Amino acid sequence: MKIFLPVLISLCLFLAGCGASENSKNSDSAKKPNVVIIYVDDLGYADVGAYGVLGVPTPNVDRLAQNGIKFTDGHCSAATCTPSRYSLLTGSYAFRNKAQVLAGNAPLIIAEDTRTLGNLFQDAGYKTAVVGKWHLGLGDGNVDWNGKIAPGPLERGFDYSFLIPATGDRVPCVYVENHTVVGLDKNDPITVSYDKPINDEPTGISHPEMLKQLADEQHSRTIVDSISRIGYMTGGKAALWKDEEFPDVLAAKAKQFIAENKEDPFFLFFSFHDIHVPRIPNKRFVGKSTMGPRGDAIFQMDWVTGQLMEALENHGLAENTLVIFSSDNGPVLDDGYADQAVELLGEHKPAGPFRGAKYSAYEAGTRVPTIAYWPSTIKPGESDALVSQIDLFASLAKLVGAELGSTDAPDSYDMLETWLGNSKVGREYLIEESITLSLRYGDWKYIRPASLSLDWTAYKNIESGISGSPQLYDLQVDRGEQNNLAEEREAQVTQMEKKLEAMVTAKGTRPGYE
Ligand code: NG6
Ligand code: CA
Repeated sequence: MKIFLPVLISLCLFLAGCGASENSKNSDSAKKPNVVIIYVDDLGYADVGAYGVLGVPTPNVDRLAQNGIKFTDGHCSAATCTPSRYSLLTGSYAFRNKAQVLAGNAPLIIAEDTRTLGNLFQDAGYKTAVVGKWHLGLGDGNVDWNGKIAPGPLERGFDYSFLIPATGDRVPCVYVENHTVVGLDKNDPITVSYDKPINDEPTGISHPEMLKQLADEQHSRTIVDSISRIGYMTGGKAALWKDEEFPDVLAAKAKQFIAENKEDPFFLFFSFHDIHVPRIPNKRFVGKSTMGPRGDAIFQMDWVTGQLMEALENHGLAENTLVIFSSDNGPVLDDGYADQAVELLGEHKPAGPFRGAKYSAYEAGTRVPTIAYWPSTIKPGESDALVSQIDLFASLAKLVGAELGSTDAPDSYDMLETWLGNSKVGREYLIEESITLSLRYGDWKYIRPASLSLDWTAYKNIESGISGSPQLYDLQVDRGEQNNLAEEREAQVTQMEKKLEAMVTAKGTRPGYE
């Protein structure tokens, strides 16, 4: 007995241990919340009702804001799409990867050894999907639209993808599902070029009479669905998308993913085309706003948001799903198409009280509607904490109990308690990326001087915030960035420039990052 007792005890402990780990695994996975990121394109700070929009109802988004946390100082990481998306998915400032707005045939810019939000969730036992706009590149530099399109989301942590490959205004105008173009007729192969016309097919310049909306020179290349685009493409006629169908096609794919994974924890990155140009809302939504296509696109976006929420509710998943609603950059009115966004704006101010727009170094470039909604866990409220999408990586890692590797998410802070509304503590420092870099330090905002020759936004009627001299604003008393204090607070300018430079040259800024 003396000999057997230790063996018996060990055996008991072993069996008990097995049982415990089995049980905790089951109960953990039963409790794991789903996570849905609803990412709108070019939605300005005040472009939804909860943040002040005029001229269009947005009841579905407002419901999220009223029953969740509405952030008033929430940021995407950059004033354009590709860099913001890069940061959202990798927890890294995009300047570390020189990420810029990409052409439609650009290679994937997320390196193979970079861990993405998709990887993070997969490792935590989630099913993962991205539905909608991608704009992070596909392939390795010579993408074959007629064959296997890889690497892409499936090679970077997503189990399923259904994509608008770049933007609505760029070729190729086809959906890519997992590795292939949807509905492609192999006898009508796709060719894409960003340098020169492929043949003499009509363009917006040669055949303006074919267009539903006139466009600027840049957007006047190949015509697809009576809209001229950036870039040239031929072939793939059977696969070409119809802009008006985006809301239904994308909502259906997202709903299908939710339905198929209702038993498992899942992560869905739902990435809108709305309200980017070309704004061609479905006929059902035309005239739903007083602001023409841009306002109607907001209405359409709100409707799709409602569809996603309804799907979660119908499957009994809404209570245990964390929904983050936000945008990839600030608002723009005229972004290349004559859709009367300027003429029909009325009294609405897309950026609310903030200065600037999409592309701008001023606050409106990156300060966007930001809502966290999770009925079982988040108490409704408002938070003025400085938060950034760049922190979702480390914060969601915390949520699902995942460890960050030493080279993961170099700039992402665990701010979960703030995102859930349990804390009002925001970031101390945050870099805002645009043509230049800005640094937030609490309510202070420093904009680094840049060469004026870089400022290509003037013709868009946008205040870029670009200046050859430093700018310093105190947002606490001057949220509209009107009163530049740089000259009278020289020492502070020097200090903030030094801090910014240190953050830029560091490999990462996350506490503990190596
Ligand atoms: C710009 C396009 C603009 C838009 C933007 C990307 C021109 C003149 N303008 O280059 O229309 O497509 O890229 O927008 O070509 S974003 O939201 O994806 O960053
Ligand atoms: Ca955008």
